[in-house]
Amino acid sequence: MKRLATILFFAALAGSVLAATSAGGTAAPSALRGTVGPGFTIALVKGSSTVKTLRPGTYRITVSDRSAEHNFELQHGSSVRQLTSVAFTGTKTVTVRLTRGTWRIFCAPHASVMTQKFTVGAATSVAHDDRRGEPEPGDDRHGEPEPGDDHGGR
Ligand SMILES: [Cu+2]
Repeated sequence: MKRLATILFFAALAGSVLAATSAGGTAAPSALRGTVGPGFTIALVKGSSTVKTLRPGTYRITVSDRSAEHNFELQHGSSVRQLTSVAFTGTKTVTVRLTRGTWRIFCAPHASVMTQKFTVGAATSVAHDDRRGEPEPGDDRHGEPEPGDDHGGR
């Protein structure tokens, strides 16, 4: 029976290696949700709260574009990435890498009213970095969601 025990031992070992490998490989990016339209509104949310600060990293943004008059773009400094076009309606998922700094999402034809800024990393604020995506401890004064925070739609 010694041989069987040896086989079992190696089988168990192989199993644990496989488990470790798959666990390491499935670190899924955090999910964010973007919406634009049908009115003059654009938003980037995480769970149920408007995104204001994020940790640097890879995120999967699912954009619901509900209007053929608006689009959804992501900007960091001078680099702009269009996630949905003006004509497009429907849902699209993109993976993005967010690095430290100030970012914004906006609708290109109506950028002055349809925009939302957020900060990745500590940046300039005295902030409590949000550790695991919990609601920010010191960021939000009253903890209420702020639907009309930015210069809202007309
Ligand atoms: Cu628009």
